[in-house]
Amino acid sequence: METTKTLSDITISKAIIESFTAKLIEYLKTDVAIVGAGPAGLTAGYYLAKAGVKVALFERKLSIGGGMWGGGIMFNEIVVQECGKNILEDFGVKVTPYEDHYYTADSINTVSTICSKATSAGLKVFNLLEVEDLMMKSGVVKGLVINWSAVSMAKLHVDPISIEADFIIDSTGHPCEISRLLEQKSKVKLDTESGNVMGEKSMWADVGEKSMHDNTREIFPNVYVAGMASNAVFGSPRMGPIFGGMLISGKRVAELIIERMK
Ligand code: 48F
Repeated sequence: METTKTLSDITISKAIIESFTAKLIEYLKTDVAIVGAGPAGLTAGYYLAKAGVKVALFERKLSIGGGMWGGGIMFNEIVVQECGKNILEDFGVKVTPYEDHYYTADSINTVSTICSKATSAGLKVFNLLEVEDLMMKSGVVKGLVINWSAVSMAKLHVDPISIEADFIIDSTGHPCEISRLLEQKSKVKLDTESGNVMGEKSMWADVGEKSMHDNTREIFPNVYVAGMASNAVFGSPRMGPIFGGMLISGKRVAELIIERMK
């Protein structure tokens, strides 16, 4: 029988504190900071990390995966079209043909595979941390302001810390929180038709999915929108439990930023 050393409770605690602190300090300055770990943010993180970009992702919740776990109405299957299928296969997710141009995938297998591939590629995920503000200097976005989600949940008055980033991705889903922060706190003009967040329109899967590619772009210098946040910012419809657009959008925003960094 293997002889085991006596475990030290204090060494276990110290190991966690030191390794997490080292990770956070390393990412106080990053090339790209992603806000929101839904399918769009995770896909963006995967393609950026795979290209060698230093990228951190901040997620308010304990779990990452956003709205993908629950499929549609808690039936844990998602639907993708051809373009989404290709990205899922790139990740190694098992995709099942349904009818012409429609495919299904188990949402648990999909989220866990994307998470695994993205973090193994080098994406650093900081969960339980929420982005409550942006770091703005003379009208230029310089990074994020983060705090533990537990602080806002408990309504505590505790000051946050800052993260410096060259590029920011708002992949916060329907509430498009980063874009709204920009509009409401900094009163800047966004690169939309109205100059503001135009607001998501009611469900129309076909138009919602098709508009997401073009809506995935820079809305203010160095700030990009991806996933449902991009349709909310540009006033396009929601699309429900079809996820191809989220994956395409995550990949596209990564490509746009990689191109900018050249
Ligand atoms: O909502 P979410 O999954 O966004 P997405 O990647 O995908 C949308 C789909 O899930 C679905 C849909 C499909 O047709 O419409 O809704 O665009 O993930 C967004 C994540 O961002 C987190 C939030 O907890 C969620 O996990 N989030 C939102 N605001 C913040 C945040 C914030 N201020 N700080 C940190 N995380």
